[in-house]
Amino acid sequence: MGKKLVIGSSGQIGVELTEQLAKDFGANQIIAADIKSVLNVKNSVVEYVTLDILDKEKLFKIIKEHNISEVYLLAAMLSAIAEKNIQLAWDLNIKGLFNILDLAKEKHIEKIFWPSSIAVFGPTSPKLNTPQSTLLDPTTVYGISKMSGERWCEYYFLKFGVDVRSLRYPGILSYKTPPGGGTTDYAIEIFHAAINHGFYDSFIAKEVKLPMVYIEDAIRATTEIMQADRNNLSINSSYNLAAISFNPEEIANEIKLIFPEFKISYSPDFRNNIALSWPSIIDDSFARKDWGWKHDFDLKKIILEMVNGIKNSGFN
Ligand code: AKB
Repeated sequence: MGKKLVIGSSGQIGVELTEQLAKDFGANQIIAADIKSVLNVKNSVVEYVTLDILDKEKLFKIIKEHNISEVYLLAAMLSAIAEKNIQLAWDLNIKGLFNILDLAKEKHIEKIFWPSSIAVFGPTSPKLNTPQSTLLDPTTVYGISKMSGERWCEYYFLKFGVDVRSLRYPGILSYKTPPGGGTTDYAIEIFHAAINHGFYDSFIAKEVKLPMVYIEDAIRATTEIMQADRNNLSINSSYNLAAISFNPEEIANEIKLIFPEFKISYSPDFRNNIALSWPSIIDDSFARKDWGWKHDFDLKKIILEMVNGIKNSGFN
């Protein structure tokens, strides 16, 4: 068994996944890679390397030099920012995936984690209890890249036996890193705004409900699916993953219970149209049945974690 490589280790999932893997397997078993300068991760407990996922040669070198057997490919451009960088988003999200899938096909890597998203769904996918298998008609560059990526993951598994595992993450709430250009970012920004300004102007309309998960649950889901017995996995593309769903008005009302003076206004922009094309509540029964997924954090618990986290240690 070789080491684990986390690509995109300075991002929202990467920072906390790297920490968790270091705890679970030992810091010397984890290599963290990101395109960002090493200065951004000067407190990293694990060895850090600079890597552009599109640089196939350097990627291969790192995998060989560090004896990597497992890759977590988290480098991606999220939904909102991808709309402004169409070609780069496609290249990063898809060519980056191919670089890793091909190394696994050539037996240089044994196992891959690659995140998909609720963005694979589109306006005609069912909005409520969105099934695992249903019509996918994503309308964003990000969603199109994730839908295609899922198809390629399954293809590489069926044709070449590549062990690639994937989750369709909902919006992830966390406080250790700044939001990274997604549509669900409003649900993070609102906490910083409530704590620092007592006011938030939401770019998502008040009634638009989206599926969300707390980072600790999302990380646990990731490590659990990677540890699961492959024979129990009936989905070879990407698993629906759900925890809770809420809209801006509902989360604002919960925040008001802690900060009674908090005020919210609504100025929906292009991100609201993206949110409107996504499901409100998704059905993740395959994940629950196949590998025992169970979320722990409900909305009240998430709110306490976010508020305390931002006040005590998070960025402001
Ligand atoms: C985004 O909003 O783009 C992401 C996602 C749901 O994949 N958080």
